[in-house]
Amino acid sequence: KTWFTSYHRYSEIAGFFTSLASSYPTLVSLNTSIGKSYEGRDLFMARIGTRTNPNVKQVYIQGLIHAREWVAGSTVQYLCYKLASAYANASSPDHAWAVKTFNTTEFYVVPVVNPDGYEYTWTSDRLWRKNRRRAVSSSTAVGVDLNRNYPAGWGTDPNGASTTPSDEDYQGPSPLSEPETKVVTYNFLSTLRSAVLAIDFHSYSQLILRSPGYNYVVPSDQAAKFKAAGDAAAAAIQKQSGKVYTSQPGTALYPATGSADDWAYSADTDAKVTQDRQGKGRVFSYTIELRPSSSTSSGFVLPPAKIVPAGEEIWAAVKVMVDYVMANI
Ligand code: 0X9
Ligand code: ZN
Repeated sequence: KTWFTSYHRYSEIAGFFTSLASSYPTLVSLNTSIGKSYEGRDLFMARIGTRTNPNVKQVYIQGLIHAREWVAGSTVQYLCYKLASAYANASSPDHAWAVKTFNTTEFYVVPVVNPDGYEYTWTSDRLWRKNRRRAVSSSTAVGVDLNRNYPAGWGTDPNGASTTPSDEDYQGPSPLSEPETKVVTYNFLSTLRSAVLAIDFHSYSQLILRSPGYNYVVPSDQAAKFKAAGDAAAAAIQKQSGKVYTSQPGTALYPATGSADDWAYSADTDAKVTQDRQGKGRVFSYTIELRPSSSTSSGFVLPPAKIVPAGEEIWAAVKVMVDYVMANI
């Protein structure tokens, strides 16, 4: 397996998932287009599960909403590879866990939420973050921060996002103004009726951030469980690799409005797009900021030699998070 020794372009990642689905046809299926990006690239989704239990609970994972956070992409690919190979190989140390887990759980994965921005980081600007749409005609600025564009407290806190199109955290002209956020939210609502856990992968700083990530209140019993699952993930990582990830509320980093994590939690009770999930209970929802820690200089440009170590520690984290959530819903 040389795949995890380097980062890959968007089209190669799409090919990786095509191969995964053909290598593990009874477990992995690929929807090659849940919708298109602004520049016309397909957003695709892998579904990983046995389809044997009608009451299955769903885990949602996404990556590369921020273009420059390449390790978010490699880690999501690594998790999918581990889920499939652990289930298929009786000799895997994770086989028993996988068999048990797939009796009750399936995984829905959108590996590249922002393909246009991601390709731009390969061709033009390694540190590009946003999508590639020029959102307002009165400005020449390109790009909306997709993680400020969801209908979850959008525009409710001047410190939570920017209204200036050239800013890195520009929220866009309106909630879901961007094709990419429209696609992933519509996809979630139409396919993830039984979601219990959602994880959005980012880098960097080594943080397990739980909703809420802007200023609203989660009921205390639920908040305690969200914390416990995050703490368990951090402990599992430290046991696996020795790396310290800090488990904390999303607001502790800084408030961010219109983010994917809070939307998945379904905090925005008045947004039309979330209405049909009201009363279904709250999803355990996290943003995980991957390697490196904030004290190192490489930042978003994590050496490819770290792809597997990062993947391994997050595999350990995801297993305990799934276990905790399934035992506490
Ligand atoms: O600011 C973000 O979107 C995330 N950090 S990053 O450096 N990858 O850009 C953190 C989002 C945390 N979630 C909320 N505060 N809702
Ligand atoms: Zn990010």
